Amino acid sequence: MPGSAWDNTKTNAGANKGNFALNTGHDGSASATYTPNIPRAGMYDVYEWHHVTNGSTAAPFTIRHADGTAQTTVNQTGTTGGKWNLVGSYPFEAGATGSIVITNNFAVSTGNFILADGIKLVRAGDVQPRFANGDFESLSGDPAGNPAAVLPSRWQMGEGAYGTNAFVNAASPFQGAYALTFDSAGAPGGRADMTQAFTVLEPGTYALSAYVKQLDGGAGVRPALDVTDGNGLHLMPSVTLTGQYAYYAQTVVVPANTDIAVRIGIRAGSGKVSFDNVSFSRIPDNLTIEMDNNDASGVVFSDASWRNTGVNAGAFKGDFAVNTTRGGGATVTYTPPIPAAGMYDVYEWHHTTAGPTDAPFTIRDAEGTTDLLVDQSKNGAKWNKIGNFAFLPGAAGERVHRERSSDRQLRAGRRHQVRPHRAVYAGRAGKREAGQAGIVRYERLWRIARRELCRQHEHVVGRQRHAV
Ligand SMILES: [Ca+2]
Ligand SMILES: [Ca+2]
Ligand SMILES: [Ca+2]
Repeated sequence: MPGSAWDNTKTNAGANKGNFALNTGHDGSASATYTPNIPRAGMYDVYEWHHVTNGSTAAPFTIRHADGTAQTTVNQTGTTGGKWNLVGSYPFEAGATGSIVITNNFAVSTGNFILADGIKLVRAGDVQPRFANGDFESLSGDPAGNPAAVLPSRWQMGEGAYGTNAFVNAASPFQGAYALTFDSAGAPGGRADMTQAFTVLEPGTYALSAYVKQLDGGAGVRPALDVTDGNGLHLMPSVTLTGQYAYYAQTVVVPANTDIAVRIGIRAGSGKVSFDNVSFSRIPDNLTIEMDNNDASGVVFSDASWRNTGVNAGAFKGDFAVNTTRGGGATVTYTPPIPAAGMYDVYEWHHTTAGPTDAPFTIRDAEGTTDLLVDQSKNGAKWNKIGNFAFLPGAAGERVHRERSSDRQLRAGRRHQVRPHRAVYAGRAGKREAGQAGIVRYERLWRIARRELCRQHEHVVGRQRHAV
């Protein structure tokens, strides 16, 4: 609290903790600095408290935060006295690197004094990385003119001459007015790319994603959707693009306070590739989605042969659906609302009962369709993990509970259910016992943190995989 003008001996019953400091100068010579020790990086709401009084209507506040410095003013009169007043929301790094400063350079016309009393910070959420303009709607130059004159803001040119390698494309955006199209034909090294560098303040798992399509060139054209961090360069595994926009993503574990660069473009091959809706965002922790047979949405029974009236203390939420027909035509489908791309553990729940030993489930995820059997005659009244699958954002999962009279009939039924980017969880009535439509829980698995989600062909033992 430098300067001589502060009087920090004042008291008032309405002040925070009964006391406050007052400054009547207008010369900017004195300031009060609050340096919070931030326990965890994040977005913080900053609040100010003063008692009911007639202070300046525009007390100058300076907030030094993770992104820079913000100047604002606070009305320190009676109308805002005796309560916490939101000054603003700012990103803060962990530790004592940020501050809130009240300075006595307030205008005479705004009042005779300013107050330094209570300051409160409340964590409001995660800090999103300062990645910008992934939709390419923010431009300098005239996109209708010479493409070489147009720069998407925040992006840095990669190898080769800009204008021949990348141009703003107003003809075929995925969303908005523009996409960014790379042309690797004749480019130095056959590559065309752009990068964006920024700082990630908060540790966690992040997804770099984009909608990408190929406009020209053969099957050998390979897109780049890569991340460089403190651990090196993480290339997206090779994918084969199509002429339609499709979602691609890779996840990266980021330690705190790390400089990141993302790269998009063409890594190999001669052709044209368009990118839009590029995003780099944090995937929330501890993500669990639970779905139940009696949910109002996301659960669909194929027909009336399901009796969704079962009650049992060991059933999830006390109720369950059962099917005793075996023709293979009855299904129940769970479609989970996936908030972020990633690998998810999938669990099912049934109560303790003499259920079928071979209730068939089908998981339809970003990579295709997996069939497996669940023994519903044991492991009752608890979550049973049935696999780990890649899901994309949105309503990306389905479960179908299918009855059948033969294996052949079941397989025929599966083929008709394959849809890209969907997850199917299928069961059927068992040979001896009725199958249960219990519930499915989807839970993120963080150990598998870095992988490209649209193609992976590892595993599966004892399961059938079908390509999308
Ligand atoms: Ca106080
Ligand atoms: Ca766009
Ligand atoms: Ca239930």
